[in-house]
Amino acid sequence: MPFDEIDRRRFLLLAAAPLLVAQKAVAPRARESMLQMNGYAVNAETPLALLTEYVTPNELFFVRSHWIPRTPNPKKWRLTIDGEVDRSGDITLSELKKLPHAEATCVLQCAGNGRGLYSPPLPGVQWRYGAVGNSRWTGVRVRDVLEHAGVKPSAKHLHVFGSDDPPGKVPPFHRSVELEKVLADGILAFAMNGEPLPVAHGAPLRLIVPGWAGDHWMKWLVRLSPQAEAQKGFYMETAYRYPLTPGAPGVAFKPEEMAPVTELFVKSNITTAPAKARAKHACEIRGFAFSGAPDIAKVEISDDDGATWQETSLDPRHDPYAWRLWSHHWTPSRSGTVRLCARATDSRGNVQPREATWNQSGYLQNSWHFVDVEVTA
Ligand SMILES: Nc1nc2c(c(=O)[nH]1)N[C@H]1C(S)=C(S)[C@@H](COP(=O)(O)O)O[C@H]1N2
Ligand SMILES: [Mo]
Repeated sequence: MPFDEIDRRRFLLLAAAPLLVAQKAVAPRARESMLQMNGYAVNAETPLALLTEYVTPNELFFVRSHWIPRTPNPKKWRLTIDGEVDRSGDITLSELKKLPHAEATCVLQCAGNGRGLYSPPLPGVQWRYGAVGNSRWTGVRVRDVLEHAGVKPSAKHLHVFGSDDPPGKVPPFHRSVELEKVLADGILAFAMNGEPLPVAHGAPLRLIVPGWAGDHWMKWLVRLSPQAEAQKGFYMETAYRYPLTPGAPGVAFKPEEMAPVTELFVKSNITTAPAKARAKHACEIRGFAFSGAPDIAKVEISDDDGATWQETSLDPRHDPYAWRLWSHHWTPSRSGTVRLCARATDSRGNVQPREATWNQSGYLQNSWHFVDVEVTA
């Protein structure tokens, strides 16, 4: 059996487990609709047309794993805390759960979502639109856990380690996050949308970094270590960096000319539009919008390539760094192929650009999203 096939089977078993518990008739069908990107390890994006709910169901949530999860045995699992702390040691899941619970409903988007839309093309997972979702994460505050351990003032970066282990000489997915950000907003989550955190999404514990790209959201956490310096290694010094001044394709950058990818760029997608419509008859267009800023100020759509814009209605449901669903009654004024596009503006005034900035790793693609509607007279 080829290696990929073994991995795929193992994943299907793992992915099926929480579904069996939940016994939702819709769940197996939802999982079948996921668009698998490759066999090793497991990368699957959600079809855009299914991302219509405020809270993305667990079964539909995209999966991005660099390596096969080596799922910790929940009975033996411990979170080790060491580094620049007064009291290093291990904490069990039940001890952790005794701390005050914290909850955040927010967007998780892979930094590479939309990479497959860049031209010229880039190596890496060819994500289109669906490496994003909005979930309710429950756990404990990073701040509370670290206060327990007594973080020294010298600590500036939280080194985070998961239990996944790459083969051979492949570099491990070891990362660090600026301590200031995780002390302000970070959550160690053990539940997702009211269910135990699924294995594919990092059980028993993962890091939530609201507003920041998915590479910071370490899954299968086993160790936290506050340190003075950022973590070294391939996934800090080479991958997940964005050029300070993006250049033309083919231009190589030195590490100091790049900064880590952190906040998400403002972005909106159209999830629902009719393939066919009638001129002078209203139809409904829907979508979502999010940003690295805590809120979305407005979403507009255009049917004349951005010459004029119509403001959409924002759904009242909202949490900091969550997405906003939006809808609009659009009345086509003429027949023919009409190209619709959407653009979002966030609470800091950032406006989604017509063209995302091409960058060497294909991160944070946020171009206007165009959808064609055939309008008959
Ligand atoms: N331990 C570990 N954590 C990880 C990863 C990984 O490969 N290993 N992938 C990261 C990346 S790049 C993303 S986009 C998110 C994806 O989370 P999801 O699979 O729950 O959607 O997890 C992050 N956390
Ligand atoms: Mo990612």
